[in-house]
Amino acid sequence: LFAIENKALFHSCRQLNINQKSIDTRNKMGKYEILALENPLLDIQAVGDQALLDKYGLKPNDAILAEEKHMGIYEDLINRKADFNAGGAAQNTARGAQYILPEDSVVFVGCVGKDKYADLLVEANKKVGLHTVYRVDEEQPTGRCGVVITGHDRSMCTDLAAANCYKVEHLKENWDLVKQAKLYFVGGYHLTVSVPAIMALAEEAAKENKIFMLSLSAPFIPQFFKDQLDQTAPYWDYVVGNETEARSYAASHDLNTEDIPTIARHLAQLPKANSQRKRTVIITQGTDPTVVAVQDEDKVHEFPVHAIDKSEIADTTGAGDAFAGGFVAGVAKGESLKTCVDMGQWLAHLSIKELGPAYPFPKQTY
Ligand code: 26A
Repeated sequence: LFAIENKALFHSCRQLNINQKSIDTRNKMGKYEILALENPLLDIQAVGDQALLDKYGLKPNDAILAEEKHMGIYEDLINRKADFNAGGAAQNTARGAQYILPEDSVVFVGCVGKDKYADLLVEANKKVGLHTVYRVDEEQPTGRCGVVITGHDRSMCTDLAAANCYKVEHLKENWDLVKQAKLYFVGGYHLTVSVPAIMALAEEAAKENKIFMLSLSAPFIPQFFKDQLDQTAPYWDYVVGNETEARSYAASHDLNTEDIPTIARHLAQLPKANSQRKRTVIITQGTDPTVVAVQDEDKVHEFPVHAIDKSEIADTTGAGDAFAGGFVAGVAKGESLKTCVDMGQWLAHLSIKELGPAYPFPKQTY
């Protein structure tokens, strides 16, 4: 009898593995108000030096897509005693929003490989209660982001691998999630992967008067993915970025200005698909004030950042993602603009005290 049972077990496990096209950690009773989409990545982060940057032709402060010539960097970072952290900008944001919100509020979708790295991401998400609905690619490994720290700078080099295999069909397979959510958060980095998936969410938001929020992610997005970004612009209810991303947008769109309030106001006034919601543009500037422009409002708001003692700063990787996480949580709770910005700054502050894009435990409450 044992032998038969074992054999049956063996076959069912094997079956499971063969059919494991997705990982779904959802609690069936959950409400999942927020759906976030982007690239699930494992961050391989270590302190580097100019020689390492030069070896791969990297700028000290940047985010790029890895080419063939960059592939050795992950090994080099591991040899420098790298930390392995759950990353992926919007996944960091989703973890941040879930950190603040009640259980089962946020679900994150993207594509990973069938490997230990994927397990590590699922675990990091579980720790804050973020649920994961991953597509599992059969061939590609989970994506990696090499993070080279030199002083206050960080250079990020991403090999998307499985993350690049996410398709609109995968989103359609989970359309129940889309229907259930009231707010969609899309990382702009995903514009390099699946514009159709992003557009499906954008159009659904406009049709159902739900909230569509996009991050600008990195200067290379407005620069090299300008058309893709512009396609999503009419759907932005909220768009969030930092000063360098905003200036990159201004340059690629010939705005002839580097002034952040002017750029923010320009973005707020771009044509909009859903006229039932005014667009809000949020531009962070490190320790300088956060700039917010609202469609049809003359006044551009500036919210000073609470001072952070230098001794409290452990690692700023993911600070912007954390800001977006706190902000999104505020929007989901229906808080005022001022409170949403404050929640963003609060969460960014907490994340800066941690190594990698992580949040402190025991959980702090806003
Ligand atoms: C497509 N690219 C380049 C990327 C990324 C990315 N997340 C998604 N797609 N490049 C860097 N990151 C993430 O940014 C975080 C810091 O803001 C890193 O994984 C890191 O956790």
